[in-house]
Amino acid sequence: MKLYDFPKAPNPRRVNIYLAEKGIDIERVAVDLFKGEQLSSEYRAKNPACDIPMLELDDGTCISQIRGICRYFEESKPSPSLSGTTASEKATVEMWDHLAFMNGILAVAEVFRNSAEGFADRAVVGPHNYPQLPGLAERGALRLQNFYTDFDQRLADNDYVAGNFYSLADITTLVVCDFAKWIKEDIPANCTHLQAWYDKVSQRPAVLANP
Ligand SMILES: N[C@@H](CCC(=O)N[C@@H](CS)C(=O)NCC(=O)O)C(=O)O
Repeated sequence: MKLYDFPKAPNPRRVNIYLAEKGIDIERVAVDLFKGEQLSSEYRAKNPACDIPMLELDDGTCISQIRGICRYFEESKPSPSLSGTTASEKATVEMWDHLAFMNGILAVAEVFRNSAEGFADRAVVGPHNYPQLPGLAERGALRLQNFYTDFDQRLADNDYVAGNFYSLADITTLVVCDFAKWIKEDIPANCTHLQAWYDKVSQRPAVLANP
């Protein structure tokens, strides 16, 4: 089993923190995004979505998309659980993880990929090229501010993003806050609940081991 990885990038970091939390150590294959290796014909044959991370099982099955990869590990090594234990908890983790990805990771990516010089014609992750649109960078910045206030509100009443237990939804939310530093948009001063939660979860050994 191998994980195709590029630890400097935010989405692979989600899986690296997740695996560290679960105590799973697997072989890594480096795919250098700076060199465009995710678009090579060799990698594309395994993962037509041309993104990282990707898990290759011993029988050759290739699983991309973090929710798919984490699902594999939750099923094959349920403890410690990072996806909740009851039906209600599991659904709540999926809900908040998806919200953090859509409204957080994608908001920052919208700013970054539509403004960074090296991303001309690579404004969207995947096999197809798309031009940068400056208006989307502006919109992404607005979306990120709303992400911050929405998640601050959520954490006013909950210890963790999905409730009173730590989960994959916390990992994704933490990665949003760190990814936002790439565009110099730290957690706003008035988001005190989000900041207190961030200070707590960023001290977890699995997070410190995957900066
Ligand atoms: N929806 C994907 C997101 C993966 C993703 O966006 N990965 C980025 C790195 S953070 C990537 O592969 N980028 C390739 C590129 O920029 O062409 C998942 O859940 O795994």
